Amino acid sequence: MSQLKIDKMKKKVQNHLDKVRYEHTLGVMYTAGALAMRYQVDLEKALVAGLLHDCAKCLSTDKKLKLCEKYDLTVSASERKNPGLLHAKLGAYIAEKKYDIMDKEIIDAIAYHTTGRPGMTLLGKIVYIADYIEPNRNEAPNLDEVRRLAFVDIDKCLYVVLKDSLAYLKTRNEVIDPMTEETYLYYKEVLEK
Ligand code: DGI
Ligand code: FE
Ligand code: FE
Repeated sequence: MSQLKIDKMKKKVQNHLDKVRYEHTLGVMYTAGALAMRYQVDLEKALVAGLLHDCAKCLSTDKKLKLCEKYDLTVSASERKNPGLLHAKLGAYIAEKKYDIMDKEIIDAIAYHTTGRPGMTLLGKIVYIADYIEPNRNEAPNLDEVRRLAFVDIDKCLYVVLKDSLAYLKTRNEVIDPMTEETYLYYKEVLEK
């Protein structure tokens, strides 16, 4: 993919996001790029996945639900209660159909960037972590340490991010998606081995 193509993609993404979300998107794109350099993952794939990860984020709840129906995407019980979660699978669908992304690993990284999943690819981990640590983020606890860890030990970093995210959701009494919980338990075990 040429620079020209990424530039065109950026313009298109920008048209579908508000200013704050677009700034976040660029932060994720370049942070994913930096992590790709560190872990020898295809740089362009990381940039594209970062750029597109939230492409469905700014659709209204109603529109998200309607598009899932139109595109035959399953809406789980937890997604029904928390339609915000749908931007991940809807984003993956839109990346494939509207941005012509053929690479399954990129599509998968977008689809699971919110909950994670057991057995994520290195690209998937990179997008998940970049989403959490990009420079515009400032709310998570221990961000300095998590940012450092991302470039030192990606599985340990992933575990800390999953643990802190889950703890945060629980304090807020949010409905925990089964995939969020499953991912946390999976990487807890990976780390303990
Ligand atoms: O789209 P972003 O805000 O950049 O980040 P994201 O895709 O990780 O979405 C973050 C939001 O998703 C945040 O408000 C927490 C929420 N979230 C993640 N996992 C779960 C969840 N919300 C609920 N209710 N349950 C989950 O399992
Ligand atoms: Fe997101
Ligand atoms: Fe995001």
